[in-house]
Amino acid sequence: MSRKAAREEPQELHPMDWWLRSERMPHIWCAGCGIGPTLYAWARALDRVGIDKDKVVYVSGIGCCGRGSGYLAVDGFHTTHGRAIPFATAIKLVKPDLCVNVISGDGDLFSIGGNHFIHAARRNVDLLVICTNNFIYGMTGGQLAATTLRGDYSTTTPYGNVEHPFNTPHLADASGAVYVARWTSVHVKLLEKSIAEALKMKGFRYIEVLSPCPVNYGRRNKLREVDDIAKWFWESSVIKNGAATSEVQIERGKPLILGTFVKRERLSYYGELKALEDRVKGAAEAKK
Ligand SMILES: Cc1ncc(C[n+]2csc(CCOP(=O)(O)OP(=O)(O)O)c2C)c(N)n1
Ligand code: SF4
Repeated sequence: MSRKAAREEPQELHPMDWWLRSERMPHIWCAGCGIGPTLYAWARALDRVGIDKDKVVYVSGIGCCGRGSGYLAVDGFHTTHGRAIPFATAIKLVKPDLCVNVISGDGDLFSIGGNHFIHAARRNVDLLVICTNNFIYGMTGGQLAATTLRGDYSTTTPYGNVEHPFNTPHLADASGAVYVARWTSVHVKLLEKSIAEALKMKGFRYIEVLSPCPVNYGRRNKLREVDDIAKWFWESSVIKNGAATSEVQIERGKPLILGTFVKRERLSYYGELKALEDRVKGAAEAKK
């Protein structure tokens, strides 16, 4: 079915049917989960920028968010836990004309996969990385992650978490990312706009999306109702574009700082490799 036909039959089809593998529905996500709205914003941003669907690649690791790569009608790679970024790096280097996106969970990208994240940002690999940060390992039942807030309860911190979570925009910024933003899955229009902006840039672009997990995070943290986390996000968010990333750490009881924090220009890893290739070839020619 064409995109136009899909749009003209809203009663029967989801408005984003063009981007979905409808035959795989129903999806696995719980009511109130933030992963669906995040992917909706991503698909709308792809539409907005007008990227050819055949050029879009969606790489994910393992987890509830990781399942997304199987539901979207683009080339998808559901890779191993924590390793989405190395897979995506290889795809981008071998096929530089593709628009390579990594969309995965906080456990995947910052706990088991944290090392890959900082090095891809340092190298400025040409990827858009979106993290659905639900502060927990969702799929495996709610264990502590590197993003779990201090004092939070999880299956592995039954008396409260004593660790300090990563401030992921600051980590991305310090590692060299050229675009860094944070939104929530409730701020879906602003998220869409930010993703569209990031899609138009080159280099390592990072967007953190605070994402409700009512089932494995909310119910252990006095946010038991299906929309309690969404309400928390909506009521506590303050948009501060250009804020210093060192100032955007998330703490319970304090405002959640959202916005586009970093936009900078730096030659991408592929650009550096091409420039090196040209220099080596030039030197070889000069010797002849
Ligand atoms: C190497 C490896 N270790 C552990 C697991 C078990 N595992 C599957 S999903 C997951 C955590 C997922 O959490 P997150 O990445 O935050 O995604 P969410 O489910 O919250 O979307 C873990 C630990 C695994 N699949 N592979
Ligand atoms: S367990 Fe949490 S992250 Fe996983 S689908 Fe349910 S609400 Fe979403």
